[in-house]
Amino acid sequence: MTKENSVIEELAELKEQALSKISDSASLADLEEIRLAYLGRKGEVTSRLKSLGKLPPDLRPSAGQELNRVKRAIDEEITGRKESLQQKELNDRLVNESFDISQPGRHKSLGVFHPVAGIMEELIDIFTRLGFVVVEGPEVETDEFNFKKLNFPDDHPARDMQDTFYVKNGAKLLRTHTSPVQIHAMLKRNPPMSIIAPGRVYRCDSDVTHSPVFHQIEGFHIDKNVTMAHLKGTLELFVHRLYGKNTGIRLRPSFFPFTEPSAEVDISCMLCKGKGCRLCKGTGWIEILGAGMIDPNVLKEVDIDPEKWTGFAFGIGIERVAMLKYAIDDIRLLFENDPEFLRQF
Ligand code: FA5
Repeated sequence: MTKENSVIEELAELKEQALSKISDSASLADLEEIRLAYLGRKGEVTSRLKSLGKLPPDLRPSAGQELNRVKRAIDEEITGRKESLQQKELNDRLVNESFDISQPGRHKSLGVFHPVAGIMEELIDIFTRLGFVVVEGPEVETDEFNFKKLNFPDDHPARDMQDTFYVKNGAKLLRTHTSPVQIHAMLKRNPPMSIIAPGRVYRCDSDVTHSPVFHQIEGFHIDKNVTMAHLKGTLELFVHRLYGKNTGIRLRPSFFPFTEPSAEVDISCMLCKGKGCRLCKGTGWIEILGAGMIDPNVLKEVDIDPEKWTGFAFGIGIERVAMLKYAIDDIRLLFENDPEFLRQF
């Protein structure tokens, strides 16, 4: 046998061996191993191609051509086998995978607004539609803004340690109501103005309708010739929008140092439909807000001429509004944040 024939024969054997391994390969991983063993950088065919130069010059052309043919044949065989192994793996997966179309879908549970946040949003929406602008103020206040500029006398009981949380050795306090935002806003703006100020307030107070931390929305409107009738109309409108047109509303004469005249506003208890229950303490009514005409002394404090401008103001207790809307008879439920309770809203 000539040297040439023996090289060709050796290559033919190499090819046969490779093709049989390829057709016996059972997985894509096996196939890749075979590819590397023959065609990889250090594979059999690649090494032979690299060492062609070591053959006698007269053998090189025919051995080179044959090696390239072998390389192509192995490559084509691998491509074909790869396709059939891929198809096989896909078929196996489909056979083993089962899919029950009658199973209910997996759904993500959506979060809900806390009832207090929900009511707050609803009230902000009602008042901004009426032209009120939202303003915020600090929760840590001074006696000056929380009381003095609101016309509280020095000996007013609300300044008492029992009602007010003081901080920094009494130099500051946690605001007991949102009314100080009236002062901040009036100092920054000129009338006419219509403002609402939602926020958290703090008092030493705790029972089924009183919480030490609760929320209010302050609202006030200053313009020429504003009267109590504007106040009543605005409050009626908000109560009817929130609770429906048939909701009873009653204004009781009251006292606040910063309004004159003043009123407390009750609405008919929705839990007992006015019959009397734990929530309304047997009266059939529940107080949701304080209101009145802004006292001229307050306007003078902020350099607004009370001869020229008048205004009304109100402060709504958000938790009370939520309790009525959702018939909740204990304010503490709103702060315990039990997920079972909150999921109902
Ligand atoms: C005030 O806080 C006045 N600043 C409201 C006001 C503003 C009057 C503007 C006039 C003009 P009062 O203390 O009544 O008022 O509180 C207002 C509302 O907050 C009450 O009607 C009630 O709904 C709610 N509220 C009061 N104390 C608590 C408490 N401890 N827990 C939950 N809600 C409360």
